[in-house]
Amino acid sequence: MNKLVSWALAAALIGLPIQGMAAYQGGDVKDGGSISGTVKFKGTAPAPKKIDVSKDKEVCGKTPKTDESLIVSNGNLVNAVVTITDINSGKKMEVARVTLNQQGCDYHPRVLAFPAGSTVEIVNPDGILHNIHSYSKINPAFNMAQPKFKKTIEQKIEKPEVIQVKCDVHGWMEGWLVSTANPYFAVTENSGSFKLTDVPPGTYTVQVWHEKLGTSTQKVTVKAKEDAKVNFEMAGK
Ligand SMILES: [Cu+2]
Repeated sequence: MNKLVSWALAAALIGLPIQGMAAYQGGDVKDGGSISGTVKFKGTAPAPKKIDVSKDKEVCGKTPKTDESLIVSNGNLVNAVVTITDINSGKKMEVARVTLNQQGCDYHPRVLAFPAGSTVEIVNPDGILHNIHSYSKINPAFNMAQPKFKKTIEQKIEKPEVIQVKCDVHGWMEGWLVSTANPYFAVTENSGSFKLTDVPPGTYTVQVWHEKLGTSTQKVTVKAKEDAKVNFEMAGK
C-alpha cells in the first residue's frame, strides 16, 4: 500500500473530512434556541430597470419585465439568504424535493434554497423551449434543453453551493439555487425577516447572502430556549 492510499484510508477510518469542513451531523436538539431578525437595505434603493421581452412575447409577456435582481420592499431586502456558516451539528437535515418553475419565462422563485442532497424539479408549463444552464463550480454544471413536451427535469444537487442558473433561450431569465451545508437557512420575503429555529446553544456565524449585495456576517450567541436577535443592513455597491 503506498503512502497516499494508506493516508486516505486512515483519514476515512477516523472520519476526517478529505476536503472542506466537517460534514454536518443531524439529530435531536434539546433546549434549542432560535435566531431571528431582519435584513434591511441601507439607503434608498435604485428604481429597478425594465427588461425588454425580445422573444416569445405571447408567452413571456408583451410588456417589459422588471429587473428583480434587487428587490427592496419598505426598506426590507427581499431574496436574501440567511444561513449559519459554522454549525456542525443540530437538527436533522431533511433533503427535499423542491420546485423551480419557469412559468412566464421567469424563475419562480428567483432564489431557491434547500439542503444539499435535495432534488430540484425544474418545471416548464410554458409550452415553449427553455434551456436551463447552471454555472456551478463545485457541483457538476448542467445545461439542458427543455422543449415544450418535457414538462419536468429533475436535478439532484449533492454539495453546498450558490449556483446561478440562466436560460440560454431567454437572456433575461436568471435564478439562483442555494444548496446549503446544514438545515439552518431562510430566504427573506417582503418583510425582510427570518427565523432559524432549534439551534443548539452556542456561538455561531450568521451570514446573509444577496446576489447583488454580496455577503455580510455577524456572530451571535444562542442560549437555551431563547431567541437571539440579529439584524442586518446591506449596502448597495
Ligand atoms: Cu427560457
